[in-house]
Amino acid sequence: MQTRPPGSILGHSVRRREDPRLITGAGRYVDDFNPEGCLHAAFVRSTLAHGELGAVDTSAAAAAPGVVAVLTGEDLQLPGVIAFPMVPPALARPPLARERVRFVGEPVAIVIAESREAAVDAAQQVVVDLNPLPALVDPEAARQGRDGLLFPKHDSNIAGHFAPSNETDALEGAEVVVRARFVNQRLAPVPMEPEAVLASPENGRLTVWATSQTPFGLRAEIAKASGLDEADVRVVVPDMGGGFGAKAGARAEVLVVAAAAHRLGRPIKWMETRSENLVAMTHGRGQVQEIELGARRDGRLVGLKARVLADLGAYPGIALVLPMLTGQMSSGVYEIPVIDYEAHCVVTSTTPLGAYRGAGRPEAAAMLERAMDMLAVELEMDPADLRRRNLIPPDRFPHTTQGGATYDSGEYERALDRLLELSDYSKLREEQARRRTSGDRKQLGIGLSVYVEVTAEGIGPEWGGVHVEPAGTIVVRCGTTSFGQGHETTLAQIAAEQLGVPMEAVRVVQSDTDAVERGHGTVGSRSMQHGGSAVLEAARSVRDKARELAGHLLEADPRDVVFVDGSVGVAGVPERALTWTELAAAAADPARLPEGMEPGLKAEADFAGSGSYPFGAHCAVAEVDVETGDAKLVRFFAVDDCGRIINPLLAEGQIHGGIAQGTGQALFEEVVFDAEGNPLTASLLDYQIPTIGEIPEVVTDVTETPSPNNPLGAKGVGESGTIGSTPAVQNAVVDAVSHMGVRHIDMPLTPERVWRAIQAARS
Ligand code: MCN
Repeated sequence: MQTRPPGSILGHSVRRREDPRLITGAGRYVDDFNPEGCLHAAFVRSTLAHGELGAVDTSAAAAAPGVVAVLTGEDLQLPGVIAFPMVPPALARPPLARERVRFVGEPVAIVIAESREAAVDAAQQVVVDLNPLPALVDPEAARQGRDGLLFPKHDSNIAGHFAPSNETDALEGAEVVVRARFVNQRLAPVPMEPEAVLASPENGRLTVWATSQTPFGLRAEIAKASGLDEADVRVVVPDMGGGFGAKAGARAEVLVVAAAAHRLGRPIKWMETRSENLVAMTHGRGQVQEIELGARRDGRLVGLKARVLADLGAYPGIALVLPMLTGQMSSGVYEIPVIDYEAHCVVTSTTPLGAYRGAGRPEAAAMLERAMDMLAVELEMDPADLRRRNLIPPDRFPHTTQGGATYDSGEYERALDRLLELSDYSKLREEQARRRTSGDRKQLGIGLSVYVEVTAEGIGPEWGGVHVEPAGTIVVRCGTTSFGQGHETTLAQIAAEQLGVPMEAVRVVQSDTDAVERGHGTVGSRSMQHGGSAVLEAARSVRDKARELAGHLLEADPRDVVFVDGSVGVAGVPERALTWTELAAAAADPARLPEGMEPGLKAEADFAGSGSYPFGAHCAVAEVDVETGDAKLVRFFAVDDCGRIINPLLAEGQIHGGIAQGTGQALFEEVVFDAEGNPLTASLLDYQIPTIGEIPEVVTDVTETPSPNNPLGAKGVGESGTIGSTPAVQNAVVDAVSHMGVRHIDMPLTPERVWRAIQAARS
């Protein structure tokens, strides 16, 4: 791994400070908070995908033992939620269903009782009168409006349309064109900790412990739903078991629990079950992609035409704009002279879709990288050579693509070269040829993907503050929220490096709207670039002030002041130094300050640099049993570039997790509904996520191409592994059987699908 020069703690593999707490069971999650007199909630949910909602009879449930209240949408009258600014108002979501239900699992009523068991039992006794309407499950049928409208006040099921971006014929001059239809299947995020909330009213204020990636955004929604001022709502996110994008924004159930607690004046807790989580937390991906990729015989790309149909599920939110990101990133790492991209976003009577690790970018990478492999087969070229021929060269940055993205920096060929070396690519190809010649039952497949993605773009500024408290403790505050990424460690590293103190001297405060000024939260792999840069700038200001003050106190020129080993002193005169505690005490005493200096050692910053474009090259090696169709991932190699790395250990951890998740999409995972819109994957017996048994050794390396868009030079890494790995694994499995005539197999590449593809090719 490339790191910074010795002397800087940045670029060093510091172990996560949060781990001792988490692995010894000392972490505190929402369910660990139990205020006195806490009530428990359970939801009554729609059993129909689409229907008119008639009377909801709550009388039996209300009379059940231990029940305190049963509330429906009519009782609570919460305002409809527009989960993303571009969502047409007619498609707003009532947090509890009103008039219609639009997916199986949609909450219809909340039962609040003295115990969780009592609430769950009583929920069974609520009688919901539903008049069935045709289910809208297939996005294409929904687009055509064949089965009617999901929202009668919106004149079609199309909630968004990104019109063709180019009038030029994208395929003009192409000597070879590959055409394909890819299904980028719907996935469930499956965070280890499902949704959890505890809302507790006290002295006119509401404190909400939640599992949220965006506490400030959640606070705003809770305030709106509960009719409170934002200042009267406090959101605290304690330790949190993952989110993967689906815990950004506000879940309907969370708003209902908060509003109910405010109304009843008592604390209420709701812990989601795994099955509820699988049907009611937003899903991700869900695109059908029709693609045409044209090239000349020598492999030079001439154009890409893509038509995307995106399933938004029942209530559109951020999923409405993700296909736009897919379009922006459809150029990938290549120079493609013409891109003609169009997307339709439709509502269906299924679980709503939202952000899921990568959110819009994995769909682009999967589309393009699969098509590149198909083109390589068509041209009888090695997929690595075809890719290399089309890579954007390093001297073209910043580079604006036909998709409309402006890439900050990149060295794609370096990453590809390193990958081929790391994986011993030519040896792998030799082994593949050997197995093909011998007709081995287990054929080897080698799948490449060279990807680029976008992080931190268009999300707004992030806040960071650094305070040297009078006792000398250095407190870092940041508006981002860690839920597995290790910000307690990395943000501390950034401040420690600026102030020349050991990490132990720094305490990180996050995820509490009372303790932090403001924040946009942790989404789009932005925390290091935006949050980290805000902390860096605040720390620099504190350092500048400390330098002035120390110069004054030590009667030295501030330019001679140095920050070493936790003290602030004069260069070359070790005995003339102050501890941070001494400096903080002096800073608090107006009599000891130089003229005009404000008391205190404290600074804050809002950082809002443009986004950055991490990239990398992945190689998956798969073995496919051609008799059974069973595909196994046997090796994985990844070279990733997230600009300047703050902590290689943590960045690598993010890549590992991402690769496991990307492999899950390629091989195992798919959310399935039947024709009536009933979820068929409502438990982890039916929805398969990979375990450690399915993930082989992952060999990683990095390149470091700094981003010019933030002072850390950092790009995001939280989603990259997911983006690069899915097409690599899919390509590997198809590659294993391509010599048998198999051209493409949609994900997930289950044994049955692979077996059927082999049979179809054989016949
Ligand atoms: N890092 C680094 N150097 C960089 C960039 C990042 O060392 N140049 C390291 C840092 O240690 C940082 C971590 O990587 O703590 C992630 O930083 P960053 O890429 O800025 O991403 P965020 O912290 O904003 O995390 C968000 C991202 C997203 S969007 C999803 S979804 C996601 C993910 O992170 N979900 C996760 N990683 C996850 N990891 C866990 N364990 N659980 C989830 O739900």
